[in-house]
Amino acid sequence: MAITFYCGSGSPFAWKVWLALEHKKLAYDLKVLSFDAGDVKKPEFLVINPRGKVPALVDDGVSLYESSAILEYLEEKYPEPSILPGGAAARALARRIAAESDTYLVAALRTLFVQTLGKRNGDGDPDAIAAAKKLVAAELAVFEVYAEREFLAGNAISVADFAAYPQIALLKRVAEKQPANAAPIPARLTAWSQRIEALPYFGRTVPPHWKTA
Ligand SMILES: N[C@@H](CCC(=O)N[C@@H](CS)C(=O)NCC(=O)O)C(=O)O
Repeated sequence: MAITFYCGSGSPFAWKVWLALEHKKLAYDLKVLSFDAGDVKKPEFLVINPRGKVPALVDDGVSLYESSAILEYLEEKYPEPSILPGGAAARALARRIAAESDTYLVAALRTLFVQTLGKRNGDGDPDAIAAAKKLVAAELAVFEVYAEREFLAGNAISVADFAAYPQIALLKRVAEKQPANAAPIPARLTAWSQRIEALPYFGRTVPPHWKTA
């Protein structure tokens, strides 16, 4: 039975799962839920994720949510091609960087995204944006060290890249939509993001509404 994958356009956590599904060449039925229409809070979706958030995934009658748990499930059930390196230490490194992305990178970016992408008229609070840019710069400096490697956790793509890339892509979107409010992305992270964007399946995972607006 095919996998049903529930995402929301522009959700970085959903994008993380989407990249993993594509990397593993899995067949899936894509359901793009609308945040504006309240799809994630509708009773039929709350049966799948009572928290009313994407991503969620149903595979063979198994309902899952929380992006990191979904990636672990996919890796266990469909091990090849892998999204974790071999060996305990290397696997821990990949999981650690993914967790750092989900916690520290996400937290550092939150205010900047709310004040920019969250303000469709570009009327974010300049002081909040200036403070947010400092937080972002400090966190990006940490990830810039990881980007010395070809991929964040080594020479193969992993959960670390799938977790961090959508966050950096949203930051690139700030630069595109509101250049004056963007936090600069350091050189190695920029080059790493371009390696992700060069993946053969990357285009299929780009948030649908980004293709038109
Ligand atoms: N920890 C969750 C975060 C999921 C999450 O925050 N999803 C957001 C979109 S990025 C969502 O669905 N928000 C809708 C809402 O809260 O109403 C994960 O990793 O899957």
